[in-house]
Amino acid sequence: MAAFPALKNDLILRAARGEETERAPVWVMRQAGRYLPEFMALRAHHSFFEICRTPALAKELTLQPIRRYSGLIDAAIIFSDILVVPQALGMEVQMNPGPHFPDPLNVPADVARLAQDVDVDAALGYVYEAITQTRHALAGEVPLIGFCGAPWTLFSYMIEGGGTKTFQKCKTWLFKYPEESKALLDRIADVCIDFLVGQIKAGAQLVQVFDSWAGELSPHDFAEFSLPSLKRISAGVRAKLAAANIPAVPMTLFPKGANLALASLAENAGYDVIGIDWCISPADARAAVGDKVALQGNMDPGVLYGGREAIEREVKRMAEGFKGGKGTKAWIANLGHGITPGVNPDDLKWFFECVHKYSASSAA
Ligand code: 1CP
Repeated sequence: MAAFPALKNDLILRAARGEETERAPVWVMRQAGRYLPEFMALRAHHSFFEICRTPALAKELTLQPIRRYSGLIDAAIIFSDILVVPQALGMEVQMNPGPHFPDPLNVPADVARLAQDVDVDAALGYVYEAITQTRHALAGEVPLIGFCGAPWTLFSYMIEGGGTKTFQKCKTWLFKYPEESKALLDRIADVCIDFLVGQIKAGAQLVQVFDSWAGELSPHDFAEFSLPSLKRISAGVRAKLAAANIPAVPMTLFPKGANLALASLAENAGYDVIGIDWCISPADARAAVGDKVALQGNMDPGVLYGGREAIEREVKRMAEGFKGGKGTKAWIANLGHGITPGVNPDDLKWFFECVHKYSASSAA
């Protein structure tokens, strides 16, 4: 592996390992995004997937929030999308403006259209190259996060053909073709395993699995359909890294909306960090997971529309909830989902400043 510049800020890696930190590390999901004028300026000249496939452009977008919030932000996340995995499986994905698959998987027989024996490293090598370039450009300022989508979330896009409110087509699969559904979920998981291992080899220092639609499943169906593929990924990544003599990196799972599953996820899903949304209080989440995992989250992104007073009040409440009277331990501050367009970038800066203030070990 290439030698990278020495890391100057390892706060998020220490918190992810469950350690107590002098303050909570902080970053936000979708931090390189449409709320930033510098993102819109670059995006005006390039299509979304052109940026993903051009390492120099993906690097530039990854660095934008790091430059703007230098000294306040504790991690970068590589600019890419969860839908590059369906592309690697041979599916066409357009972004206009949301994701659109012209030929979704309508029935199990359509799985035959997917690429056989995907060479993930060849198909997604451009992401690895972006990661390696970004690691060098970061010059050790903060760690770099790699990611992929969870099989259930990717399955839903591949079958629905885009975003959905009803989940009609993918639920038809789950309940009419459960065995075929599980086989497809496993197949997606196997691509995710190689993809995460490749990102780690290329320089990712922590990886996150986004199960954005986990909360669309009942607790029973989450355990039946999503959890096995999430475990397959954590176990598969760890085994492949060990076999290649590559040190493990912390793994985060963001099972949005699956708050009823927190205790069992902490117990045996195989992740170091669990990301939570804002529909559970920090205290209840900590009670559910005990000290088995670090927690990441969880302010409602909508609070960022409420102005400085609201942001300060809610960060203080969040920090107190995660601290539970003790020091800041095993907590990575974040929003409970991605930052939304229309947020004033200065208000996000204030969010970071408030996290620094209220999560410090010395904070009252
Ligand atoms: O026009 C544009 O520029 C498109 C906006 C955009 C951006 C900035 C999309 C389309 N994807 C991204 C980048 C992206 N997507 C990142 C980059 C790193 C970061 O800064 O965080 C990441 C981590 C993602 C992950 C992603 N893509 C998720 C999981 C996280 C989440 O928010 O739930 C999902 C569900 C997607 C699908 C997707 N891609 C883009 C959009 C608009 C969507 C969601 C559409 C929908 O509602 O179904």
